[in-house]
Amino acid sequence: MTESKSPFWHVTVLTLFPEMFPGPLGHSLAGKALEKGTWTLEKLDIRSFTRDKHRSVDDTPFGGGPGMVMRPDVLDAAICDAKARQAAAGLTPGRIVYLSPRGRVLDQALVREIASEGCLTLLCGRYEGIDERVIEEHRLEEVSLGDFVLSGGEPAALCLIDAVVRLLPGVMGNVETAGEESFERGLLEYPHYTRPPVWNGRAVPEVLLSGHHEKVRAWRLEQAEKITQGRRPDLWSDYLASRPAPKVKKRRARRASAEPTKTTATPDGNGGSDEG
Ligand code: 4GY
Repeated sequence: MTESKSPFWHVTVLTLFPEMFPGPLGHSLAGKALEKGTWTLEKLDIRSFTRDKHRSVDDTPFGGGPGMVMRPDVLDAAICDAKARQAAAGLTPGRIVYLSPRGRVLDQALVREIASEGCLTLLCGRYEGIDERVIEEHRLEEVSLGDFVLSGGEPAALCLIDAVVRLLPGVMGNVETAGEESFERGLLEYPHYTRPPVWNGRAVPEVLLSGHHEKVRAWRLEQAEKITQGRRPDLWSDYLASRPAPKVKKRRARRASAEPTKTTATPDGNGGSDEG
C-alpha cells in the first residue's frame, strides 16, 4: 500500500530574500524533517509582485522622515497569492505573522499554539517597515522575538520556524526531550554534565553519578528552580502562581498558636529562604 502522508505543518514565507530560506533549517533535525515532508516551506519573493518597470517594493514615508516603507499594494498582492496557494493545496489558511519588535513577544506557549495550527504565513519586513494599512487589511499578527532591532524579519522568521519544527511529531530524536525540558514547566534548564567525571579539577555533582533516579530528579528540579529564581524573577513568579497550593499540614488545634509559623506560603516549602 502506498501512503502519501500529508505534512504536519506548512509555512509560507514572504520575503525580499528568498535565498535566505531554508538556510540553517535545511540542516540537522529540521532539515531531515523537511526532506521527509514533516513540514513544508513555500518562499514567495515579494519583489515578484511588483508591476512597475523598476520593480520597486518601497517608497518614501508620507510625513517625511528617514528610510523607506514597503508599499501596501505590493505586499497585498503577495499576501493574496500566499492565501490562494494555500487554499489550492487544500490547506486551511492560518494566521499571518509580521515579525516586528512592536509585536507580542514570542514564548513557548505561542510556539506550541502555532505548531498545532497546521499552516502559517510569515511576512518579513525590511527598511523602516511596512505600510500600516496592510496590517489592518489582512489582520496581520505582529510577533516579536524580543526588545532588539534586526535589519530585517528573516532571521526572526528562521528562529520562529525552528522553534515550531522541533515540536512536530517525530522531529526530535528523543521524543520525550521536547516535552520534558524545564521550559515546558515554566523553568529554566538545570545544569547538564557529561564525561569526563572530573575535568580541569571540576567534578560532576555526585548525585548525578549515584544512580538514584528519584534523587537526580529532585536535584534537577531544585537547580532549575534556583536558577530561574535568580535569573528570571518574571518566570519565577509565574511558576509559583501556576503551581498547586502546597498542602498545609493540619496541626492539632491547640498547638496552632503555640509557635510563630516559620514558613510563608511558598510552594517550594523552604519558606522562601534563599540560599546561595
Ligand atoms: N525584534 N522580533 C524583529 C525585528 C526587523 C524593519 C520591521 C524582532 O521580530 N522581528 O527586529 N524585525 C524589522 C526590520 C522592518 C522589522
